[in-house]
This record gives sequence, C-alpha cells and structure tokens, in this order.
Amino acid sequence: MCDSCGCGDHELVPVEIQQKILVENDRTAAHNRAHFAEGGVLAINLMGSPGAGKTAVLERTATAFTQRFRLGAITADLATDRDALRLNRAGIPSLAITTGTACHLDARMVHDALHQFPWRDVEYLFIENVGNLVCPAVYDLGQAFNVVALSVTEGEDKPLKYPTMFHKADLVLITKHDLVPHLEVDVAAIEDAIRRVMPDPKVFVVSARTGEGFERWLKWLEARREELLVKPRAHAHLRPHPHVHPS
Ligand SMILES: Nc1nc2c(ncn2[C@@H]2O[C@H](COP(=O)(O)OP(=O)(O)OP(=O)(O)O)[C@@H](O)[C@H]2O)c(=O)[nH]1
Ligand SMILES: [Zn+2]
Ligand SMILES: [Zn+2]
Ligand SMILES: [Zn+2]
Repeated sequence: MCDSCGCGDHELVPVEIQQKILVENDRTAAHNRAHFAEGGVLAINLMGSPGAGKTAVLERTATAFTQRFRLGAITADLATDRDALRLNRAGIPSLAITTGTACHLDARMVHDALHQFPWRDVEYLFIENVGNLVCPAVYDLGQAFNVVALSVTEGEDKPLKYPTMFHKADLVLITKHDLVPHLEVDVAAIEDAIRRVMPDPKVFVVSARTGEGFERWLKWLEARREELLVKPRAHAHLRPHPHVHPS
C-alpha cells in the first residue's frame, strides 16, 4: 500500500491531504520541467503494468539510438536495481530509484535523482515508472511526454478499465506483438479501446523481441527532439542550486 497516495483509500489518505500532496507535486514537477528545458533534455515518462515490456522497449531502443544520441534513464521499482542494471548493460547510463512502499514515482523522487545523475549530459532522459497502470498517471514528474506500454497479454479491455493512464498518454505502445499467434487476442479491439479513452489517439504496435514497429517509435522520438530544438531554449528562473554530477 502506497503511503502517499493510499491508492485511492480516503480513510488512509484523506482527500484534503491528497490534494495538498498533488499541489506540492505539481510545483516540484514544474521545477523539474524548467531544469529539463534549460538543459535541452527531452524527458519521457514511460508507464505501464508490471511486466508490460517497458525495460525491453528501452533495451531495443538502445541498440538503434546509442550511436546517434546520448541517452539516460531513471528506473523505478519498489525494490531492486535490476532494470537500471539491464539498461546500463544495454548502453544507457541509468540510475535506479527504489520506492519502497510507493507504487508510483513523484516529482520529488525524480528531482532527488537528478542530483545523483549526469542528466545534463543526455539528450533523451527516459523515466521508467513503477509498473502500475493506476497512480503513476496522477503524478506529473516534469516530463515532456507520457508513453504507455500495454502488452498484448493484458487483455483487450484494460484501457477501458484503467482510463486515467490512457487519458494522460501522448503515445501508447502495444507491446509483445510477436506473441499474438500464441494467444487469443484481438489487437484491433485493444486499439479500439485505447481510442475510446485517449483524447488524441496515437498507437504503435511493437515487439522488442523482433524489432517490429521500432522504426515508427524511433521516428516519433526523433520528431519530438526536433520540436524541442526549434523551440527557443527556456531560460528557467530557478533559484540557483547545485545539481551535483557524480564524480
Ligand atoms: N515475447 C516477447 N516477450 C517480451 C517482449 N518484451 C518483453 N518481453 C518479456 O516480458 C517480460 C517483462 O519484460 P520487462 O521489459 O521486464 O517488462 P517491464 O515492463 O520493464 O517490467 P517491470 O519493470 O517489472 O514493470 C520479460 O520476460 C521479457 O523478456 C516482447 O516484445 N516479446
Ligand atoms: Zn532543482
Ligand atoms: Zn522494467
Ligand atoms: Zn501510488
């Protein structure tokens, strides 16, 4: 049970306290966003259920992108730094945040991580959120875009059952498409469910195993970076405070 969000249990975390937490979170998220704008870093919040294939997508992204761009990642799990180790092995310098009991990342955790990670040196910063289809969507981290990984094994109705996540998504990756011949799943029905709950639907079908769909995903990433480059660099009015780089 998450002791900051109470996972919607208003006896554990009363509504007024939850509201206060979210207001404070938004303030810190704006602060993170100013850092990213100032540093010209494209931050992407990658969310989805446990095991949806988030880390696998990033590992595959690394094989095509590390030659061309400087990538970094912050990975969150309740326990262990396994995802960060996987991504470091794949060539993406990564830092693990272990959240303990918290079932989502919040902006403060990301800000604290920035003090331990050379985020100014990267062009893309992937923030792999805790595997959870519910509360991560509620907490702004200061990211430029939200990407949701939803695997073909999760069931066609998940977007309808967990609409908040899809409502906030800029892009949904339907992952593990290579498994479809082994399943009774209708991918068109998954897409249809996503389109019902996503305000501006954008969906790519991918497989980190075969590389299917990765060309579109990588083009999407590149286009987002090009948009960032044509925007005038924000002059963040942040109170100066050091973001110490690891030596
Ligand atoms: N067949 C197949 N398996 C995949 C694919 N992507 C991931 N998997 C498998 O799915 C499992 C979960 O993948 P991860 O990348 O660890 O998923 P995750 O979303 O990062 O998991 P958490 O961080 O624990 O929430 C692993 O056993 C992967 O090998 C894929 O495209 N095809
Ligand atoms: Zn700061
Ligand atoms: Zn992962
Ligand atoms: Zn939570």
